[in-house]
Amino acid sequence: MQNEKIIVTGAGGQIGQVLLHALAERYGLQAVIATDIRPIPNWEGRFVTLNVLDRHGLEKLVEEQGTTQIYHLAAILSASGEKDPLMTWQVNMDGLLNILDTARDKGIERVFYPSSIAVFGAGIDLRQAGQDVPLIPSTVYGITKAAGENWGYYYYNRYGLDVRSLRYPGIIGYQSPPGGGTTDYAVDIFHYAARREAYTCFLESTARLPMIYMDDAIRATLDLMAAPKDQVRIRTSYNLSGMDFDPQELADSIREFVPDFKVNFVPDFRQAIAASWPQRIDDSDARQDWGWAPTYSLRSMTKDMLDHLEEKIASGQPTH
Ligand code: AKB
Repeated sequence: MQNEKIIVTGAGGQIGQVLLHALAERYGLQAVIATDIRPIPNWEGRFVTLNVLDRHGLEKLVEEQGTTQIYHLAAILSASGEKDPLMTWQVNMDGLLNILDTARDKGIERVFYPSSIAVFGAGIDLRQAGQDVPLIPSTVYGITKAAGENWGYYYYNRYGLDVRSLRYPGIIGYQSPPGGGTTDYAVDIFHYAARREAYTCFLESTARLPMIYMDDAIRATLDLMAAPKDQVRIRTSYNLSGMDFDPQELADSIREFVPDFKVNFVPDFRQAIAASWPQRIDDSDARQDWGWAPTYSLRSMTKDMLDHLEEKIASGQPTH
């Protein structure tokens, strides 16, 4: 995997901002090209303004750079997506098809496509979603992710394009703000706790969802992309999970370190989205096929989040 040239789309998003640094550490700063529609904070490497709907701009960049891999992160998430379903369809689907066509036509070796627990919905046992259950999503974001998984499968089978994908649960990290998702509460709550302010949660106290700590999510992504081709058996998208909890359990976990922390529950439209998603997902295929294993528990994640955010606050850095 030497001499990689890696383009990351949507690199200014929650995952992108962290993934960029992990890729730079693994492959060298020169190997990584961040793209987004706006500049990215704290990124020393190469940045190119790119809208994923601009097929010509994408092709030109891929060609000029001798690109070998694309991590296609640009997308509108579950809560924001409901505000304009057709635009979400356009950005998420046309963006993906531009990436897949360009990757096929320009000989890209590997494409990463993030899917989500939002692909699950009606018709399954939400207490634990298996790998191969029917996908009947409740949000337009979920519809685009389920369709996108199938497009990846199609390009792999029809054109031999090496597309790899994970169904991310909610991702929790101190490094970057989440943007427009239903699981965002699980990041926001830490910022309030670190500032010793009360938090108003937009989900019900019992809304259990699968989650993962950012470090684990990044490691899973890099491990999947580095796995030998014959170990990547699932070509739609792998279930992935680190832990699961509800907002009350998260608040209780935070109270171990911030005893006076107060949380109110004022559910909004995002509660219905959360209620349509599974409470847990079974990621045993990822464990078996390419050795996935999370390292963070609810407690160790809580401690790490608070430690980092409190350190940022003490040194006067913005915590978003
Ligand atoms: C969202 O809440 O929309 C995302 C996701 C689970 O895909 N974090």
